[in-house]
Amino acid sequence: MRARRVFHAVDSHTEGMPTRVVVGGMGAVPGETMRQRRDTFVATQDHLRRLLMYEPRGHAAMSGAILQSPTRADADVGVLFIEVSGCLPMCGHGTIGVATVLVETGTVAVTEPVTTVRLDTPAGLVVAEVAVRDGAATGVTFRNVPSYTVGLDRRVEVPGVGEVGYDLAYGGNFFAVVRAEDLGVSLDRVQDSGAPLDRAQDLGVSLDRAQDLRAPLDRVAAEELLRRGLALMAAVNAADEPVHPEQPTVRGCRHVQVLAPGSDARHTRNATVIHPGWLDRSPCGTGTSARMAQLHARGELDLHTDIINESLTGTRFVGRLVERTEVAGIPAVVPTVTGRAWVTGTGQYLLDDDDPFPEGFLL
Ligand code: PYC
Repeated sequence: MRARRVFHAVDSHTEGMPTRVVVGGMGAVPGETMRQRRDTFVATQDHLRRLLMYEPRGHAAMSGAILQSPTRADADVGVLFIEVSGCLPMCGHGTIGVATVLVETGTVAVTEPVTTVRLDTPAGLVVAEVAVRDGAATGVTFRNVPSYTVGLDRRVEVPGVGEVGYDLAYGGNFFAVVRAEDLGVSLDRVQDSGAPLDRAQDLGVSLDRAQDLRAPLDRVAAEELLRRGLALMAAVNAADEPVHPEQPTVRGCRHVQVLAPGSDARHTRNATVIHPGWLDRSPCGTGTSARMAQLHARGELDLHTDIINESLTGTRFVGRLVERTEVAGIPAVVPTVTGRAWVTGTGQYLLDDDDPFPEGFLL
């Protein structure tokens, strides 16, 4: 077994969505702040993100986090969030995964019933409260970065779809929030995790877990959802690319939150379309935050009121707004998001000198 590089990771999933937490092998990424380190990583080490996220070590919907020493005295750990689409300023399901891994591996001092973990992220300080019972992390609530609405009732021409109305909000990433009927898609027929089942059924194979799946996959519906979501994303960026007023390198809409019919300020069901073409398996933490900022701007969600945000796989986050604030003079809110994560494995990911795919690949 030969290896030019070896990465140590603890794999987890947050309400269905993977977070590969890279705990060793990356070395220190230079920079005085996590924002600078994100820029440096993107400029000089993005091939390592592709190696760890793309096939054959990852897959087309892979996501992860790279642990670093913190750059600020009030944080325990520095985090770079990586996924197939790039290096994110902030990731909600990733935060829940990282906090769970830190507790369950004993990397931070663990206290019961609650352990507080302070993460230094490129988007700012994110504080996670981990509920711990008998050494196990049973739930995580994180206080996200200030979230705000960029615009309500915007309209844009989407090629192949027509004119589409949407709201644009920031919750650690920019989200176009659109109703499924406005995008001309149905979420009820989509169940991304059903793909292997459908194929197995085609082959006449019986899978016991089939009974657990909540709905059959309609691959055509999933592909149409992705196609239309990505077309809206491109149209939004072409019309008026959003830029964070305090962080100019945080720019562009790479996430579209499609709301199922009946979604409201108490209970939302969503499918999150992510660049370059995959669906979030979790309810999406930064998306839940953007959704709450949007509902608050519409006068539909007050502070200290719970909202359930449900994913395509039927898993849930609970969101709550806890404070009003501002971002460069723009009215903003501080969200908390609660969800659960489970450790799924530990691994060493190697790169052999002869490997024909030193940066992985995506089909
Ligand atoms: O949970 O914030 C999130 C997220 C972003 C992209 C995928 N998940």
